[in-house]
Amino acid sequence: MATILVTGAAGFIGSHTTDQLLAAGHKVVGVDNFRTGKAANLAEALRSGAFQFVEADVAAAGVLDAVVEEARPEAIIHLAALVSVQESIADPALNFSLNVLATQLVGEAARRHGVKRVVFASSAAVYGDATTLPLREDAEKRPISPYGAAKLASEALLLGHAASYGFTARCHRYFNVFGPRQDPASPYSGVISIFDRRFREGAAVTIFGDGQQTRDFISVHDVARANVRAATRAGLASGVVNICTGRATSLLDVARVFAAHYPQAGAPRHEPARAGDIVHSLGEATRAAAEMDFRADVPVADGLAELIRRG
Ligand code: UD2
Repeated sequence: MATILVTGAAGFIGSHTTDQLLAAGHKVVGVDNFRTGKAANLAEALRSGAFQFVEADVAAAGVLDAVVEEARPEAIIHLAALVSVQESIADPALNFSLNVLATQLVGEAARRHGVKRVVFASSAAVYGDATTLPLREDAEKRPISPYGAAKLASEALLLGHAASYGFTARCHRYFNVFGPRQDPASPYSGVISIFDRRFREGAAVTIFGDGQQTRDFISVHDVARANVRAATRAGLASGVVNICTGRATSLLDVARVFAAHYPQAGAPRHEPARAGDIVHSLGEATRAAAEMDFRADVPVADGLAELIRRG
């Protein structure tokens, strides 16, 4: 069993990844500064003797190096980030610090302390407004936000470090991740977390546009499983890979599933499409299957049912 360092461990994807690592018998050192992560997400992990938590900012000088020197992890799963595209547009300097500089520090710490593998939270946002679907990893990258640009720059940094210093870098381009613990607080949060909260409150949801827009929604349980696999499997080569389902689901379909369970909620209100919104997004899932034998296996309907059941 290995020791794995998870940055952003108190976040949505980080906490699920931590839980799965612990369930598989690994030791986990989790780092988070609770900027957007929540202590409550770690409730399960903190009951495990194999979990150690460090409250710290991974973008601050010296932090990562000290944590990695002490923990000597076999792998780092780097999920700490500024997660909001909107916030990256409002504060590009903070985006640079959290989404580029911190990645550089991860690469340096991996180099200095002999870490074997680094798994990085990249995003479908690197593709920007590329329109040929499904999106393959070799599609043209045209980021349209500081966030997408930072994720693309971080991929390049890690791949360059990995090739130079002999570790493996796995860059996971997540598509639209959903599931328990996703924060619905901002209007720019993932749409499923917003719908979940609104329906639960018996309130009407807002659909921007006609609702025919589609996304490749992937359950956080599948995403965490991909992270665990990439961090613990020997023999993977460095590279980028889509973490997606390869299936498109429309917003109307998502709203219909919720509406069937919450008949008391008002009918969805329609508002004009958001500026800059893309209509369709869909990933090509075959590389993850070929390289790491990973296939998403939670159907969207099951993932929505899990949210609804939670009560
Ligand atoms: C954005 C981000 C992505 C990630 C994701 C959150 C970009 C390029 N990408 O993608 O990186 O952060 O959000 O999972 O910005 N919608 C409604 N009603 C609502 C909320 C959303 O109709 O109350 C629509 C929204 O206009 C869009 C679709 O739902 O057409 C999906 O929205 P989203 O914000 O969940 O995800 P997305 O793909 O725009």
